[in-house]
Amino acid sequence: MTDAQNVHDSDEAGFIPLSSVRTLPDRGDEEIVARSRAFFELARQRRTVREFSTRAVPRIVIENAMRAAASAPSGANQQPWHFVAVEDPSIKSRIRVAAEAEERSFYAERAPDDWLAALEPLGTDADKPFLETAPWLIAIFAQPWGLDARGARQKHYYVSETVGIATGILIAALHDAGLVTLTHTPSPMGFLREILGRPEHERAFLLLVAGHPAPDARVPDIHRKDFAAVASFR
Ligand code: IYR
Repeated sequence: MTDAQNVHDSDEAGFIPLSSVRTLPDRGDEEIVARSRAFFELARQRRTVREFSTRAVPRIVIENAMRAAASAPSGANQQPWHFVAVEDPSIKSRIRVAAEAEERSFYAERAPDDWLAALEPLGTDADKPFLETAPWLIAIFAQPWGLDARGARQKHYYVSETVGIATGILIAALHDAGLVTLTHTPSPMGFLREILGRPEHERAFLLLVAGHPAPDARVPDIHRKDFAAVASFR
């Protein structure tokens, strides 16, 4: 028993006081407003970066971010995810070779013209040097089903929503720590399961590249939609 919540006694219904696991103070509206603004100011400065520095990032930073991601809400609390953090240059190199092979066939053959047109402002192509330059790659796997205590197959619910939420927390945690990330989705991603030796019931969900930006990193001159177009109050 290592989790804080496990040291508290459950009542007969299996419930414990929220205050035994959430020790944050009550806050007045003024502080809540200020904190919401501060988080927005942080979030708005996040940009997807494709030019990484080779500067190392301590392993504990990646571990803490993965722990934060693994605290995400999940369908039926099934936590249908597995995160593999890769720093080994030989594994990163194998991932790059496999990803670039998929991307070459995507850009040259498989991608329809309208998809290529949508990607044009981002300036992406089949070359993925960041898969070796960046100090960390985090492969995120989703588990459409798992094994219960008796070894029987247990279907997992809302897997994409759940793993998407966890990935969002992972990205926010790394951004908050001062790193930049790239959400990379080579398609198909089957090679990740093989290279990383993950079991058959897992499917690669996303490959997150994490590190410091290159000193002269540039990003595409693209803009977020107006707030009124993406949100409304009723
Ligand atoms: N997976 C390709 C293509 C690509 C697709 C989308 I949607 C992007 O937002 C960016 C790239 C690649 O990584 O280049």
